[in-house]
Amino acid sequence: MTTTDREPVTVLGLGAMGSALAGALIDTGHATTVWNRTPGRGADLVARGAIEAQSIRDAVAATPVVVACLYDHDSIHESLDSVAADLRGRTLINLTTTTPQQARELAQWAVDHGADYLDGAIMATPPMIGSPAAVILYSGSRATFDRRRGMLDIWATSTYDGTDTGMASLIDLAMLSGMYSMFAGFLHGAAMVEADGVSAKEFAARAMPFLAAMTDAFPAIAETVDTGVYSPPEQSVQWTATVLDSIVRASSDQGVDPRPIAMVRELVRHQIETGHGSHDVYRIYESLRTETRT
Ligand code: FVH
Repeated sequence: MTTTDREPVTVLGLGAMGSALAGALIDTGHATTVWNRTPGRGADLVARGAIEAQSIRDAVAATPVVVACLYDHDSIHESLDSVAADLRGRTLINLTTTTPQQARELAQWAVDHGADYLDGAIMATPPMIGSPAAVILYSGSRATFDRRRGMLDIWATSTYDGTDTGMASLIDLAMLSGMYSMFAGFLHGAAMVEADGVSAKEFAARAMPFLAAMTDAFPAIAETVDTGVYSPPEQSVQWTATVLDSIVRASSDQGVDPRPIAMVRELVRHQIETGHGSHDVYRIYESLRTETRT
């Protein structure tokens, strides 16, 4: 593809991420139209060559491909509902974070209005956009993914997770669940040591290699939960409960709120209460995987 045959694209939403996406399109020669609910946020992009649409209707009408990178699911409908009919014959690529069900709802809504729809989940920060270290997960129409692949690869390494439109979002939110739990655990640990004068910076330097090494255990843990074989245990529920009791007590001794680790202890205690104390601690997965706890 040469610079001149690159497809014109509209980007809706000029927050940190929408601006990065639009900037990458401009840099690679796409005629780029931008729109933002609050006018004026596109000034830098206009200086780089973008066209700022004066209305959402003009923005949608401007190009065959419309990329939404807005705040949330509601903001997509708030922006596009009034111009839904104008989406007919166009491709809507949604990179706004939504739940899987919301992504499926949007796909149906777009198709009902005659548009192709592809859902995406960005696993990157704005400065990473345009580098292969950024990853964007896509799901939904395979034909749309294949057809727009050249453009998608400008932003990031693109992966396709199947025709279920909700899948990209599901994987995204599942990974973010792990990330936020880890961040809360890190901050809890930082607060514990800070009470005795260790800075968060010093703690980070100690915690980083340890926590990174711990991720090496993921495949073995995954094997345990995939097979559902929790005995003999590598680390038993009972043994882990003792460690967790110590962490919770030490946290309180430091005057630090123990809630992040107390939540884990609660999951482990439930295993003891239901007769699984001698099983592998990863059996907490069985409680997590259904809302009716086992
Ligand atoms: N930034 C990041 O690191 C993450 C990486 C992973 C994926 N996310 C998701 O990307 C979506 C946009 O994120 P963002 O960083 O660009 O977000 P903001 O800088 O807060 O900009 C939000 C834009 O949304 C517009 N907006 C908000 N509410 C509405 C509405 N009701 N109707 C129309 N537009 C709306 C807002 O416009 P304005 O406030 O300037 O008028 C911004 O353009 C997001 O889903 C992340 O989860 C980014």
